[in-house]
Parts: sequence; structure tokens; C-alpha cells
Amino acid sequence: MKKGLIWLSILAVLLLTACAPVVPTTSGSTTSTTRQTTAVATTATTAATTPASSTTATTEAVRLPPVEANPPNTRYEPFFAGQTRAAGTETTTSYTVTVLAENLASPWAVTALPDGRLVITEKAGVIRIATTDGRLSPPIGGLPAVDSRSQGGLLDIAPAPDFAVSRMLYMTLAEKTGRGSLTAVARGRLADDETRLEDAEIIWRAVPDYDNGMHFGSRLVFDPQGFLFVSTGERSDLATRPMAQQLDNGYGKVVRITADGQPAPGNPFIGEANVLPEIYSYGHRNVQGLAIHPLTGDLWMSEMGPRGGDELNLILPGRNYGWPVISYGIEYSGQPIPGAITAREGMEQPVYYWDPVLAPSGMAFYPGSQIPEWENNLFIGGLRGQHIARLVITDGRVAAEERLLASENQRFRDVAAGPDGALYAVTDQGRLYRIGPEA
Ligand SMILES: [Ca+2]
Repeated sequence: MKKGLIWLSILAVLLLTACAPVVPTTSGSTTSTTRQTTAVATTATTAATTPASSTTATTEAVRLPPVEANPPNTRYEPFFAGQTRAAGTETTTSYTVTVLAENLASPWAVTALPDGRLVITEKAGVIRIATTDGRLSPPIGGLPAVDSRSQGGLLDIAPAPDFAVSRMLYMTLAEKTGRGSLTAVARGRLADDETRLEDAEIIWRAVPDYDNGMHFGSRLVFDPQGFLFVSTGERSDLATRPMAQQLDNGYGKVVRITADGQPAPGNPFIGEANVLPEIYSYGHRNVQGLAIHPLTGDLWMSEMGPRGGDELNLILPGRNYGWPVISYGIEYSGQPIPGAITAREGMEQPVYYWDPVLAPSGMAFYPGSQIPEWENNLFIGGLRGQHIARLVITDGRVAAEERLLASENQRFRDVAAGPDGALYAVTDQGRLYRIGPEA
């Protein structure tokens, strides 16, 4: 009886702690000014959630109802249990959320350099380097011209695997062409004084060009062999959508190229007639996130779908991911997707989908162990969803989901993991966040 009471009290304490609201408890404010941007650092510490009972395993999953409680847009049935609205979970290890800067101009990508500093792209065609305490460099010049209309501009960025020696940076961008624009991959060497890119050049183009400002993708990520995965979009229009199902063009694809922009050896369609040998997977709508799983080396992707059809996919070579034939969404107008069904033989099902809308963007796995329950979890920036989705992935399925930073009211455009065990995120409103253990 006595023993039972003690356990009840422990349970009550744990429940109370778990339910404690996330309240900014401190706000130290330091200001540092660069030539272009004022960096404001404010620190908000999540409520101390470390249970008093130190023997409680912090990695034990907290299982809660699904984070999504609103009615879906469609009555489609998922293909398998847990394909949407997985169990909810909650981080119990305490962590800090810091706004490192808040005057970035439409930042699109953030990624860590080997020395721990961050490289950030701004949509209009600017690269900056940020220190982890939020000091921003002036714009780095020497980039190819970008078409920054609508969804275009300077998009993703990744340092070469040998960046410490080569100083090479790889970027995706919407390149202005004679007839419109297309998604392109550029590279250049970061000058020793970090004021400009040297010898910047375009090494790959998602042909053909097209005259609108929509659905360029795109992300790029190096695989463990040093080849580059690049994602694109299908340029949105009803006329261009079907090109995602055709293998003679660069729309709605993941391609795998060498660091010089050539088809990577081992690609699935090499040698076939009328096929771009760069193609790795196809049938995509607008791929806004790519990340390699730290343990398995698998390629994961977030794909901006129609309303209710945002997807998480596990990418395998040569596979067809279905757009615009299968989808769990409807048109943003409210009309059904023409002829749409949710499943077809020979087309891959998403691992997970969101209905209503997350509007997933850039994403990263957390490879560290500083926050134990985050190890190898996937963190996806939500634009319309205005939070970061934390996904616990087990055996290729989503086991649990949590919404982070939902009270910030920011459109999260990209998330990166730093070597210091923190996550970094940029938002459309211009903020750079650090999320992680005490610095
Ligand atoms: Ca799909």
C-alpha cells in the first residue's frame, strides 16, 4: 500500500512536469552589429523538465495522442497503419531555444561548416556565414545570377565533403535563362578571406527551362561516397506536371551526380534510351528536404504535396514516387487532383503524410547524443505548419511525432545539425535559431 502511494506520487510529479508549459524563463539580451545585420540574441529555456527521479530513463518514449487533432482535408484511408497521425511524443530532456539573429532576408538554407560555423543562403542571391553566437558576415559575392521571382532564387547550399581542404561550396538556384528559368546546381571556392566565391560555375541543369516562378525544389546533399543528390520540382503547372513521370527531363526528380555534375556511376537508368542518366528517382512534386540517415545511409525526403498530401519518402534507386498519379491530397483550390487515386502497383507509398498541411521544407537528422531521445530522429521545418516536426523513425516507419517551437509563429524553412549537438533553423521571417543543449 505504502509502496503504491510512493509510485503514485512519482507518477503525479512526472505527469505535472511533462504537462508544464514551455515558458521562456530567462532573457539575456546581447547585441552585436555587423555591416548588414543586427544580431539579437535572446535565450528562452524550456521549463526544467528533468524529472526529480534521476533513475527515470530520459530516452524512454513518451506516448501521447497524435499531434494533429484537426479534421483532414480528405476521406482517403492510409495504405498502412501509422502512415499518418502517428502517436505523439514529448522531449523530456531540457534544452534551450535561442534566437541568434532575426534580420536575415528570406533565408532559404542553413548548414554547418566543419568548424561549426553556419552557412546561410538568402533567397535574393546572398550567402552569409554566421558564428554560433549569431554574428553574421557581410554578403559573400561572386555568385551566378539568380531568378528570385516567386519561389525562385538562391536555394540550398552544402559544403563539399573535403571542404576543410578544398573550400568548395555547392548550391542550388533558380537560374534565369533565355525563355524563363530552371533549377541549377552551382559550385565555387570560398575565397580565403571569405568575401567572395571564386570561379563560380553551373555544373548541372534541370532541363528544359520554363517560364514561371514555381516548384524549383530543391535541396542537395552528399552521399557517403561523395556523390551529390539533388532534388527538383515539376514547375507546378498542369502542363508540366506529367513530366514528373517521364525520364527525359529534370522535372520532379532526384538526381545523383558527381562533384563535377556528371551522372554518378551506378545510377539506375544509365544506358537506357531517351533517359537522363542522372535520374535516381522520379514522380515527385516539389522536393524541399533531403537528408541522409546517420546510421543506415538511406536517403530521406520531404515533399511538398497538394493540400493534405505532404509526404515523407524513403528514396530507393529507380523507383517511381507517384506524382501526379497517386496522392493523398487535393488541389489547393479544393478540387480533386485530376484522376487522382492514392495507390497504384509500381508506385511507392509515402512513409508518412500530413493532412492537414505541414508544408514541409528543409530537414536534418540529429546525429548526436547530447539530447538522448533525439538521436537519429528526423527534424523537418514546417512552413504553413509553423513548427519543426520531430519524427522518431523505427524500421523505416514513423513511430512518433512531436511539434517543436510551435509557439514561435515562424515559418521554418530549413533545419541543420551542428557539430556541437545543437540544431539550427532559419525562418521565412528572417530568424536564425539554435535549439539544443546549453552552449
Ligand atoms: Ca508520392
